[in-house]
Amino acid sequence: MTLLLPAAASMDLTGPLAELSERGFSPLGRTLSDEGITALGQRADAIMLGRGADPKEFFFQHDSPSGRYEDLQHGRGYVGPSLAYRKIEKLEKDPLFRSWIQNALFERVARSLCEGPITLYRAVLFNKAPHGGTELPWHQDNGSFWGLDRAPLVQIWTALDDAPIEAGCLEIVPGSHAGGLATPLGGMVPQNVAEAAGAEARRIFVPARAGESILIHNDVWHRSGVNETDAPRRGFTICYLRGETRCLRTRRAPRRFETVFGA
Ligand SMILES: O=C(O)CCC(=O)C(=O)O
Repeated sequence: MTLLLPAAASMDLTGPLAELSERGFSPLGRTLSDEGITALGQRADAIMLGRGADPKEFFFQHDSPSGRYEDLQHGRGYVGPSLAYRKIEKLEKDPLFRSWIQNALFERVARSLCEGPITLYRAVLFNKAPHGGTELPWHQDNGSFWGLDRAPLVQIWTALDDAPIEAGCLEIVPGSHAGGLATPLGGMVPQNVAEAAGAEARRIFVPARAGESILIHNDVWHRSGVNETDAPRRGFTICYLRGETRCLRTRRAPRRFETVFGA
């Protein structure tokens, strides 16, 4: 099966990479084929429903019943067949998702940003079930919370469904990556910091059609709301690292990041 659209494989990346650097994100347009949209969507659902895949292979977090981020239950993992998981991590273990992670366009993007091998930090599905989902507050995907000895390279987010504003598309504060980390810890941007920066007024919606991808700088402030539509809103995001990146976590054995694009 061909996941990457042939035209996307050879797209000129000059503009998108400049926009990524200036604004902290850049929509690439359509990248994933029709059959890829169907296949990855079906695979995502099969994984959530525990069909044909062992849930123990992946990390699951179910939506909170209220749709509030504060009400999420942590540490529960897979709680049975449901299409209302908020996120599924470790999707690199699935061969189909893995082939998307290693597609030739994303390799060109990563190689344009650094030399040498490229490894994977995470491959995550952010899912918002019809009339469901959980609000994801302003956050950055970097900081000591991420446990890395240097900044991640880039994230590439791909819509597996149409993601209009009403479905909880990505919202971004353009240029916010330029200010670095809001806190050394990274992750959530504290409410007082977001307010002081005028995040609400500066935010833009970044709707996407199924099969479109968006480059996202790890430091850019981004968030997403709940899904008010009758259709699911599934986004698959991949975070790539420079090959020399090391894990600084000490509580358990440090992670070894898998090479996805060799030297
Ligand atoms: O798809 C979403 O709602 C959130 C995506 C996100 O936060 C990310 O890709 O880092």
